[in-house]
Amino acid sequence: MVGLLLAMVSLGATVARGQKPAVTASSRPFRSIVILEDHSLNNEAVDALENLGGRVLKELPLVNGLVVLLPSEAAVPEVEAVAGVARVEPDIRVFALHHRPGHDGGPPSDNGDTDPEPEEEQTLEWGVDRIDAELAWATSTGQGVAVAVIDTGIDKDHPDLTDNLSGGINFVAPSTGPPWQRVADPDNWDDDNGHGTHVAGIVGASNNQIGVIGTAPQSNLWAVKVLDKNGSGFLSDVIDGINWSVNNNIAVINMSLGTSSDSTALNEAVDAAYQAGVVLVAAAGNSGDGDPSTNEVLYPAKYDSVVAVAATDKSDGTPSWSSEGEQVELAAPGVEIRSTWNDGSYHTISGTSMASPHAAGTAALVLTTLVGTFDADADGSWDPAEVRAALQATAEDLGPAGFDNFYGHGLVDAEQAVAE
Ligand SMILES: [Ca+2]
Ligand SMILES: [Ca+2]
Ligand SMILES: [Ca+2]
Ligand SMILES: [Ca+2]
Repeated sequence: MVGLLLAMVSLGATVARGQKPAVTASSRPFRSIVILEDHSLNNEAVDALENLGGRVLKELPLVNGLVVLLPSEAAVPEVEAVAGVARVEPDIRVFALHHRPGHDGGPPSDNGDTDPEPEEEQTLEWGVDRIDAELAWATSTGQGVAVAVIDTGIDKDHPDLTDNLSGGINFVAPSTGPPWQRVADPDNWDDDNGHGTHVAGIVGASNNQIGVIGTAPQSNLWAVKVLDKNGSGFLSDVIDGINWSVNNNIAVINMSLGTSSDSTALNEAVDAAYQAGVVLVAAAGNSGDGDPSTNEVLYPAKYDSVVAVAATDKSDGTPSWSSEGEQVELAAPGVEIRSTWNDGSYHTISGTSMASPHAAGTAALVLTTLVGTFDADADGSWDPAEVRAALQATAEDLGPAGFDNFYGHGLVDAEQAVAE
């Protein structure tokens, strides 16, 4: 008690002496996305940004933008007045969307909810079974379809993933040193969280003798690391991951991540990828309140060019935390899903994060039936709208008859989708 009192007195004395000026929101460095008007990088605009104290951290060619560290948020109006600058938005954080009771909408605080489960004989998990992926495999296993898991990375040496793991890229910069000197090591895409490895296993764990089987067990998995070890990342890194996917012949993007903040830059990035022929699938969010009249669908799932996926449980119900809204396009298993983890083991976790890869894996199954044999030269000569239409038309209607804000068009049906 005496110690606490002394600590309080000494803290008060420090403040009174004014040795630590109060840090306010407006005096903190402000990480921004600056969208330029021209399609070529404008040197005069860059000079003007630097004259205002801004530091250009990197370019975002997909949205004709720059990531700029401004001295403070108060500089935004001046930056917006620079010739050649179209607009400025904050480079916000986005989060992995596995469900943790009491933590929805905020940054994750741990790396997993359950103890590692020992490896055992291979099992067909309830989610993959419920969407009848195993009945689609006679027609399609997603062979050769490139699926980008834009997430926390993928465990580089997980025995249930190595057969299908094609490679990866990292966009997460180190967390120490001056921000303008932090450069991401592109090869550092190993998963330091677990979430991305779990998602990857739902898409494409191997059909072998061990562990689990993914929805598309011969798809090619690409680890696009944009979220850090806490499951949090910059919006600009997500945009970079989408850009990389477009440039590397990725057919399907899974984003089990989101934010409640609308971002024009993110909207433009997903639209550009969709125009380039990529099927984009994302978690609807874990912010549901059970009321279909209020909308909690997160971004990027909420954008028109992205398939928003809600979660279902073993009884075909939607958990109360699964976000509802008119943008929910499909539902897929997302409660108590067992999949691969980044320590080589298996974990059982929940979230729309787990629903999205069931749908993304099914999109990969449909793509092999649409396009035929996939090889490294597959160039996006299919229409992603066709894949979406097939998934919607074959979904199993649940809940209120027809389209509804809980299940969208219904539960993904892989068997019917590949037959379509
Ligand atoms: Ca089944
Ligand atoms: Ca397996
Ligand atoms: Ca609601
Ligand atoms: Ca329905």
